[in-house]
Order: sequence, then C-alpha cells, then structure tokens
Amino acid sequence: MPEMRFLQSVSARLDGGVLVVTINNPPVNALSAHVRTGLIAALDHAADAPNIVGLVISGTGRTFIGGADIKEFGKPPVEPMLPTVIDRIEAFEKPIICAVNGVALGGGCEVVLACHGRIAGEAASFGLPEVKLGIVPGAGGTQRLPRLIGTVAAIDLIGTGRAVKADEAVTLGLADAIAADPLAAAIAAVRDNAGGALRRTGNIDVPAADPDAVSAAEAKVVARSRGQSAPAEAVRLVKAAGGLSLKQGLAEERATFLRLRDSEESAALRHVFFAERSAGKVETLADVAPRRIETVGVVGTGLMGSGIAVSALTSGYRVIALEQTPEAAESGRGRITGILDKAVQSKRLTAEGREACLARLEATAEIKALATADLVVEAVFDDLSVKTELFRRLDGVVAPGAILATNTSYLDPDAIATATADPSRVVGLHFFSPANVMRLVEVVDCARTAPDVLASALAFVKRLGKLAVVCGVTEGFVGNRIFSACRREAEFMLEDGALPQEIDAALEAYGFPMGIFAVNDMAGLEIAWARRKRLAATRDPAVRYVEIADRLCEAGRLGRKRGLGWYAYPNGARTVDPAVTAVIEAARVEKNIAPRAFTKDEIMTRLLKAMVEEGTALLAEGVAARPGDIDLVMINGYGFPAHKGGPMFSVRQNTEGTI
Ligand code: 3H9
Repeated sequence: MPEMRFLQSVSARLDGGVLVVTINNPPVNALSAHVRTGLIAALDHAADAPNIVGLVISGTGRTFIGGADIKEFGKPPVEPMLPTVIDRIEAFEKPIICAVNGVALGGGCEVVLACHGRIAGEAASFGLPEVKLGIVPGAGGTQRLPRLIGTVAAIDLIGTGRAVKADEAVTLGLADAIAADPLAAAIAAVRDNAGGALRRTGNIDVPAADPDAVSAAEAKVVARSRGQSAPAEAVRLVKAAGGLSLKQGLAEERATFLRLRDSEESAALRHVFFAERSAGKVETLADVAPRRIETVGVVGTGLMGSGIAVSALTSGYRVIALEQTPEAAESGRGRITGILDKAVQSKRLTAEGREACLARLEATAEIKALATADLVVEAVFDDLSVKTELFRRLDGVVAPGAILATNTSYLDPDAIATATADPSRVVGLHFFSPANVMRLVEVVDCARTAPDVLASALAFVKRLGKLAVVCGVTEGFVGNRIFSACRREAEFMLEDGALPQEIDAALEAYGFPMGIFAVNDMAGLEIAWARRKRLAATRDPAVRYVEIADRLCEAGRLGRKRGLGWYAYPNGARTVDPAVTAVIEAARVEKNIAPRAFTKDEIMTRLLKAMVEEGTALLAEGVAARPGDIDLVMINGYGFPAHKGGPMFSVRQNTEGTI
C-alpha cells in the first residue's frame, strides 16, 4: 500500500487494516494548523473506509508531538482548533492507539490522553508543561489526566509541569505498556480492540481521592509558584474535574486557557522560552566546528570548582581536579564525593551513576596531569596575579589545542589571556554558585578568543545541560553589572527614605525569592567592601556615593555568616535590626536628606529602571547581544521572576501597560 499524505505534515500507510498515521512537522512535530487539518483528513479517510479497522498515531524523529505550535499564539485562530481534533479522536468509532515514540508534551500529551490506548516507546516521555508558559492545558489535559491517573498525581504533573518517563507513566496509568517497538505493539492493540467496546478516557469517572493528599499536593504546587497564577488555576481545574461533566469541565478549562493565553504572565514566559532557544546562538559560528572535549581539568576544588567538577562528571566527562597539595586534592575529592552522595540521596543520581562519576575523577596536586585535558577551567581565588600566574603555568603544560577557561567574576579575562602564549584559546566560563545546581553560565567571548574555542565552550555548556549566554568583556559581565546597578539604586533609596526591609519586601512581592539586602547578607559583604576600598582613590567625588554599607562593614557587620549584616540573625532568623536603621538615619542626617516614604511600586519602578538602563548600556557597548540574553541572565542567575519576563521585557511591557 503506497503512502497516503494528508497535507504536508501528516502521512499514513495501511498495515493489514490498521491506518498508521505519522506526524512529520520538524523540529518538534508541533500541532500547527496543517497538522490539525491533516489529522482530521486522516480521521475522515479512516471513518469512511470499510477496510480500515482502526488507527495508530505516531511521530517521526525524537518527538511524538511537542505540543501546540507556540508560534501560533497571539495570531488569529485557524480551524480546526485542537480541542475539536482531540474530541474527534476520543469519540471516534474505531480504535485509535498512540505509539509514543518520543516526547509527548502539552497538546501532544492531550492527544495521547484522548486515544483509546497508549503504548510508550522506551524513549517516550509525557508532560503537560503549560504552566511553564503561563497557561493551563487547553485541549482537555486538566479533565482527562485525573480520570486516568487520579487527582493527586494529576495536580503534581499539571501543577508543576514536570514530565515523566515511560516507566513512571505506566506506573501512574498514563500509559498502558512500554514496548521496544511501540508501532508494532500499537498496531496489535488496534487489532485487539477492533469491533469491541473502546476505553474512552472522558467516560471514566475521576477516582475518589483522599482530601488531605489533594490539599498537600495543592500546597506543594502553590509553594513553588512564586506569585505565578497559572499553577493555581491548573490545580483548580484538575480538582473541578471530579465534580463536573466532561463537557462542563472542558468548557471551564478552555475559558481559563484563553484568558491566560492573553495574559502578561504568558507573554513573559513565552518570551523566556524563545529567548532560551536563541541564547548561545552566534550567527558567525554557524559553520564553525567545536573542538572535541572529553577530559576537563578543573583547577581549584573549593565550592565553585567542586560544583563545576560534579557538573562535568555527571555529564559524562573525565575530570582532572587540580589542587596545590596532595592533602588539598584529597579534600577536594571529598567535597566532590559529598555532592555526588547528596545527589544519590535526593535520587537525582543512581548509586551506579555515582560510581561511574568517581571512576572518571582524578584528584591530583600534579599540574602535569592536565596534559591530557581538552579544556581546563580555573576556579581559583579571584585575584589577577594568582590567575595570570596559573595561566602562564598551564600554558606550558596543556596540549596545544586545549582550551583554557577562566571562571572569574570580576577580573578582566583579556588580562588573564595575555599571560598565555596563545590568547586565542582563552575563554571565560562564568559559572554561578553552586555550579552543580545553577543553570546559567556566562560564556565570555574575550578579545582574542578563536571562533572554534567559543563554539567549543558553548557545546561544553550545552552538554552540561546548562544555559549559555554569550557576553563580551566588561567588569562583572552582564549579570554582575546589572546587579551592581540595582544595588546602587537600592542604596540611593535607603538614603532617600526607604529601609532595607521595605526594599526587600518590594522585590519579594514582585516575585524575587529574596530581596537584595538579604542576598548581600547571604553572600557576605566583605568582597564588595574590599572592592569599594580599592576603587576609593579613583572615585569621582561628583558621583553620588552611599556610605551606609561601608559603615556596616566597619562595624563588623559582614553578613549572615557573622550573624550581623543588613539584618541581624539571632538563631539564624533574619530580623530587622534597629542598629542598622540608626546607621541609615545617621547617613541621611549627614547629607541633609529629608527622608520620604516609598511605595512598593515606586521601589520596583526605580530598581527596574536602573536595571534596564544598565542593560541598554550593555547592548550599546556590544557586551550583550540581545535584550532576551540579559533577561535570561537575571532570571537564571539573580532570581528575577521568570513570569515577569526579565527586566528588559518587563519594561517593554511597562511602556504599554503596568509592570
Ligand atoms: C500547548 O500545548 C497548549 C495546549 O494545551 C492547548 C492548545 C489548545 N511550538 O527546545 P529545542 C521550537 S502549549 C513551536 O531547542 P529540544 C523551538 O523554538 C505547548 N515551536 O529542542 C526551536 O526552534 P528554533 C506545550 C517549538 O530537542 C526548536 O523547536 N509544549 C515548540 O532541545 C527546537 O527546540 C511545550 O511547552 C512548540 N511547541 O527540545 C513544549 N517547541 O530551532 C516546549 C519547540 O527555531 N518545547 N519549538 O530555535 C520543549 O520543551 C522542547 O522544545 C522539546 C524539544 C522537549 C519539545
């Protein structure tokens, strides 16, 4: 039987009476208008053909269906709408079984739920990640999933947007079976079901659930949502499924979906989604092949170095961790092992995975061991002479094609590169702490970095499963420059009348997990203090300078570790300290500033403005390539709430409406 084609992206072949429908809409088989039309055409064909006993739906490549076509959001709707296609699948008179060959997300998972049976391939995964885009499932997910797996599990999956692999999907009841050849198994299942009563998900009653377990699942979702509204809406819809008819539930879901789709929250999260896909793409590197990296040297095994080592180990690299003495190397191994142990405890790593990582780790005090490294990342004390001396030594040890990366936060990587005979092999890899957890890496394209070195650094970060944002050389790179601008503005407001706890409360109400003064206390105030003292001699006296932080440091208030900083920490709990208020009031008096009250909105407007001005300067200087890159840095490195889209996005919105 020749292949049939229902529009360009949906084809089918007949296998002994079973119509095997395949979606081929690269890159992720999204449910674009032509796919929906193609699916309806395939269903029409199968309905009318007496020789067809049922259908199998599958996808090409690594994806089953990646979801609704997000690029269609915000454009005029095109019939047939996805709920129509999905309702038609569920109501179809002949059996429809899906062969889930890969990722089934969002609308793709909703297609799965509406089929009469579900066979998972070994690489299949299932998820309703809509809340991550600020929406709820809009084609039956909130109503059909609880019918299949129960309310509690559905709240967990839809409320968090997490995906499950094939085995968990079977355990939950989302998939019927796992098969090495899902297509063959699905064809067999169609034949088994042909002519019989079909299991239509919409006809199943939602199983009764323990109210306490429902409340606990809901509380978990709400606690994670940090002011975002979609997760709570999703939970509401899942809970409602038990008390409504399918039709009523679907109508409520659709209305909620449409309302949220047009919200600022969803626009912001879609911006983040596409910004992530663009990040790390450098046009000039399109035809540049990265160098091969299999062995990674990590110099320094403190908090940062051990985190980088763990990240590389768990991503399959061989790691040579260098320390100054054999004892320090052993302690480094201990720290790395400790992080791996914690990963096993929290089930993020298997015991075998831990063993495999340790087998690939060499901790040494012999710099010569780095001769076999393809990439060396230094994570030693942030001091220019320490780093330049190290790079000079590395230069004589590593192979000619090996890449040297510095993890400096504030130093000039060009100055470090100059210490080597071949600065073209030097690149910046600015990890965030703890490096085994934080996703963001600023990849610093230094003045002389060779294109294939930059391409290799990007490929390395991608293999670590992290988010690479490319930036040029500037003090503090993108993130720390914007963070400093924000802090400067916050300190101006202190002098003008706001208190640290008021500024922190405004940031937290906006969606930051912690305010800026609390963050400074966590990080410790001494490094910034030392820097201010270094810069004091060259500071322009005409530029406004706030001395409050210096006064606190002079009084020994160096942050949380000391129990005193911008706040006091009796028994570890952050507490407003009248002594800090007194220092601030004294500073105002000294400068003759009459304090005034600030509203939360005013505080946020000023902080955002400061961030955006600095971001605009970074773009103008060519340090950052895209506003979206700046947003990603602030979201992934500094706690900016993703559902506000990042500073550059939020202010773009703000010019059209409210923040
Ligand atoms: C939904 O389904 C709503 C329904 O409930 C209701 C509707 C009524 N649409 O990530 P990658 C593009 S909401 C359009 O690098 P990977 C992406 O922009 C949707 N385009 O690949 C990129 O383009 P480019 C729920 C999409 O292999 C390219 O594909 N679904 C979509 O690392 C490759 O992307 C989701 O939220 C899309 N849905 O990962 C799933 N998805 O090359 C979102 C991707 O031009 N997608 N693109 O930059 C993902 O999680 C990942 O892309 C996926 C593949 C896991 C599928």
